[in-house]
Amino acid sequence: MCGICGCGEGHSHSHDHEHPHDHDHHHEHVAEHAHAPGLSKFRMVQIEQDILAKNNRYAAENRSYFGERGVLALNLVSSPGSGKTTLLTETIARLKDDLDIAVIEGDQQTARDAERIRATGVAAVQINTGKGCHLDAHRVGHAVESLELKQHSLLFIENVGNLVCPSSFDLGEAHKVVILSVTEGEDKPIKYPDMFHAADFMILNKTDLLPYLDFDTEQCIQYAKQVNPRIKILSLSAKTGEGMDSWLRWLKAELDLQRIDYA
Ligand SMILES: Nc1nc2c(ncn2[C@@H]2O[C@H](COP(=O)(O)OP(=O)(O)O)[C@@H](O)[C@H]2O)c(=O)[nH]1
Ligand SMILES: [Mg+2]
Repeated sequence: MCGICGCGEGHSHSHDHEHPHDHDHHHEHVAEHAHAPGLSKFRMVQIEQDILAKNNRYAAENRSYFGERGVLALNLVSSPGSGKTTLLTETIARLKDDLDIAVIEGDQQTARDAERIRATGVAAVQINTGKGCHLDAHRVGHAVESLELKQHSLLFIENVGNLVCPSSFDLGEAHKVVILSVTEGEDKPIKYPDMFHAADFMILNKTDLLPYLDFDTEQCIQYAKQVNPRIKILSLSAKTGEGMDSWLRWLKAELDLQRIDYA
């Protein structure tokens, strides 16, 4: 987790989207010290807990904002290149006439993915994390402010490509959706169990490539369920569209659940 690896906290973010809230950059301070020689293990654990507790407070704010508006927020996590943006552009093309959709894009650098999303006609905000390898709830909260989400809309948050750190950071989403492509090998769920444990849903993408690979789909599913028995798994090809219908049905069903007003 990031208090240990120093993967994001304390490095300069490129603030393409400066926000008005007070941001005390406490995490920058602690991460700097996380690398100090002789820092006790106890202190390191404390630093981790501080970072996550602070993130969780922002995540709770985001969650209640989404809840008040009946917004379904999904946090898409995966390694780089699994097909997150392709899945999003293909999903948007199929749903944008029926639903209000917005996207937050997380990458270390460039606005390429946000541009790919905007080309579909849907609003997108790019967050560049600089050296950081995950989105955090605070920055997502500010991106959300600028999106002016519609009531009962769908918000996709494409996280930075990384199967490790984003698993620890709640962004206020309803679900983490992990995307694994068949070119990555069937053992990723047991190699990166935190991510597959944190996700409620797994998309096995690029199934069009299966004829050319030794990928063992059954084994992959077994590994994912071993790590997380509750995980729901769908296989699809964002490229050919095979399997996309089930994904679209799941999205619509989840969005309907957001419309229920509990007493
Ligand atoms: N064959 C195949 N390629 C895909 C599929 N989905 C995405 N790709 C390709 O995988 C590469 C990475 O996709 P991208 O959407 O940028 O992945 P991201 O980094 O997770 O957002 C691109 O060259 C895509 O065209 C798929 O279902 N099948
Ligand atoms: Mg992408």
